[in-house]
Amino acid sequence: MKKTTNGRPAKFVTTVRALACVALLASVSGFVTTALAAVEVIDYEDLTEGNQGDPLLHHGITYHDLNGVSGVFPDGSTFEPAPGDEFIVENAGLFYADFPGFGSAVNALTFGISYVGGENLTIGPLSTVMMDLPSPARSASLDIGFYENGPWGGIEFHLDALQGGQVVASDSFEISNLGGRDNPTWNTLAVSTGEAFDQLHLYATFGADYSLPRAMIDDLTLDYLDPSPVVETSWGEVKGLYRQ
Ligand SMILES: [Ca+2]
Ligand SMILES: [Ca+2]
Repeated sequence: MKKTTNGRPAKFVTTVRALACVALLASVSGFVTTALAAVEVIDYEDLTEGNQGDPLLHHGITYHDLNGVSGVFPDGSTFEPAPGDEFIVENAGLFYADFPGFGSAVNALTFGISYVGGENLTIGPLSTVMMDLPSPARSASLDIGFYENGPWGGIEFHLDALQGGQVVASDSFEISNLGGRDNPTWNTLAVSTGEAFDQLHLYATFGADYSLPRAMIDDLTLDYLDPSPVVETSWGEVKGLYRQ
């Protein structure tokens, strides 16, 4: 089920922005180490539209192993690993205009090799991506924009939370399969556990195999167990700082 944005992202974004203001007041130049909020919403608005490479280090999270698998589409055709795919920040302004409940305008994180400059967009291919967290978390969620129906119907999106490589919580949903022409839409994936986890795995399957729908994510929300200072942040050369 889709979640409304009533109360959730706005409150947490305010918290994160308040921390950023404290950081700015604490120093006038260079880097500063900012304590993680217990809950952090990563909205990608601090990045500039464009290719971000692979891996991507952003707000302490390392996104890696993107689209490194083979698999199948619902029509039976297959795909191979795509080692050239990168993480891409996409100004998806038109998508937010059509779906105001999705994430936070104007940037989302998508995948592949291309983007469209300005408020128009392309939703890139995603089969699998790992996200290593900077410290243990107890819950996580993200909004995911994608195409449904058409050639994508029946593919399932999954979000697994892992601790020590073992899945401790998971969420999933199946893409609408009404045939006809495909259309954009969005949904939310959320995992929560009483145990800590230190890694997220976002991926797509069709039957027992990986699949390759189109996807972009926004407002990755993490509830960290430990608010110890682990995230270096700065103002100015943000893109360069966050890249590995
Ligand atoms: Ca764009
Ligand atoms: Ca955003």
